[in-house]
Amino acid sequence: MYNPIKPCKSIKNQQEPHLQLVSVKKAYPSYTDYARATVQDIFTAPALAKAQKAEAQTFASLYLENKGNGQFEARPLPRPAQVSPIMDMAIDDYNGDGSMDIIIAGNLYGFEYRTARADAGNGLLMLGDGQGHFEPQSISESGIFLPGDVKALAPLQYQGKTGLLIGQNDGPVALLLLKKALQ
Ligand SMILES: [Ca+2]
Repeated sequence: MYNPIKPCKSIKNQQEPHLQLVSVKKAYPSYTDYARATVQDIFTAPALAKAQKAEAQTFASLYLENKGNGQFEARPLPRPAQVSPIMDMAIDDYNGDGSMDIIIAGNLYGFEYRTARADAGNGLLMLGDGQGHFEPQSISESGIFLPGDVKALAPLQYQGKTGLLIGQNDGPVALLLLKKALQ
């Protein structure tokens, strides 16, 4: 899953440790003092030394090309694919040009109550050129519109047509049928 939202500078998120750690709340009774404190001010050196650390190089959703020998080349997917977490994708040659294409869908509603849900995704068809580049198609071009808390895409054949079964959290299952190869 990818969450493209950059680290938020809002007062609300900066308050989170202040609200959840009693020791921090006691040490910094005023928001002014807390806002001016650094991480090293708030936590002791031994505590920071024992803390689990994670590091991210990017928050973008990527296309990874296997170059062999354990080497991968990473390319960010186009901007329209970065607006919301991707929960699933379906890969096929949807326009019949011999190159594989991608349909993505997602969103994420399950944040804690003070954080707005990530719901900007409407599903997206990206046409591949066979060289690792993907061209996003608008809703009117593709006919694909998959809003909601989508969690899974399952390709299937239905009455001789290529279809996509769409599963979403707390919502109905939908069936999308490809009417014809897109040109
Ligand atoms: Ca194609």
